[in-house]
Amino acid sequence: MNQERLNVVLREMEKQNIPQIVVSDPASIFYLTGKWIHPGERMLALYLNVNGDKRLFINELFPVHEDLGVEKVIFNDTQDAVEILSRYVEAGKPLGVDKNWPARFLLRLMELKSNCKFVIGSNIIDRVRMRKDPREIELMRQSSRINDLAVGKLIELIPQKYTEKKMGQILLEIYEELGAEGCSFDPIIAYGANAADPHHTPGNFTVREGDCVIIDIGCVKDSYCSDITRTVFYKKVSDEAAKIYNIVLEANKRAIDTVKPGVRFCDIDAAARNYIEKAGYGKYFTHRTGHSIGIEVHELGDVSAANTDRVEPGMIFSIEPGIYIPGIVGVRIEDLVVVTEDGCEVLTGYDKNLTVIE
Ligand SMILES: [Mn+2]
Repeated sequence: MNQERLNVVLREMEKQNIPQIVVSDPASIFYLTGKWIHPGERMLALYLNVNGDKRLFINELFPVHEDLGVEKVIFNDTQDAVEILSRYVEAGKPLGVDKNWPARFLLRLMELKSNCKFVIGSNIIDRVRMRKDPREIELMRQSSRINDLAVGKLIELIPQKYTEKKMGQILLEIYEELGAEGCSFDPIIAYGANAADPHHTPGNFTVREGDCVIIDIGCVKDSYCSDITRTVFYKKVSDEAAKIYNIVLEANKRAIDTVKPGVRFCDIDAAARNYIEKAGYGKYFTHRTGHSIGIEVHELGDVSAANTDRVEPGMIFSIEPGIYIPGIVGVRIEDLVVVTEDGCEVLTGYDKNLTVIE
């Protein structure tokens, strides 16, 4: 167990008056133990109590041989895993459970521990995970560095006129060569009008003269995720598309300039959104400005109008405004930033000036 992180989690549990939690998210278990366990549909749970009690419940099919600094309770497929877990849960006390814990486990535990008050417990660890420590920040830098190289290689390949789908497949090889573990999400490669769909699935489309090309990709390196979006144009760019590009670019820069400790997430969103609205494209900026990122590509902490939380040093999130004109063009420019003591450091290094590929 990472004692430092565990202590912060236990303090946060006391602060939120949740004396015991069942952690089931493999990413949070990795965060605390340093070990990835992917149990599929089997139960995996790390029980934590502010009184110091802690146990890892794990199916014997996923043996952990090393000492993780936490007592293991092993069960097999013929046993009632939730019943075993329930024996260790303190009766009559609030119990926090993960936001994604399957109902088949949760409902059974609620039945067995009907005198416990069940609450969402994952906010505790998710909040702690928002503030990255120096080691994590360095891993995020490395992941972004690889991603910068990868996006550059893909942009160089645009004149080869591969389909969007093929570009996604080539990206996997690029990541492999660069030493990444894989993609942090399904890559988005979109040509022309396809780029107007922010979550376009790459298909059998090829690039045509005058198309915008959105490349939104991320890798996982040493368990930390990167995420970048660049939009370039093939052969030529219309005046309208160039205008839209520069509006998005300015919105991206204005949002980044806003980032410093104490500023609210919604203020960062507003910096980008107000600029795009004033330019007359407000209704075409259809999504939040960004999301937190770390061990998972989307973590707690939206950069959105609805999030009034204040940013703190160590937090890492994306700034990715976009303008999408259905049937015509889409532009999105995404960087990752880490909040520093007096501003932010941009983790993404790839050039973002208007580029026309020959
Ligand atoms: Mn993103």
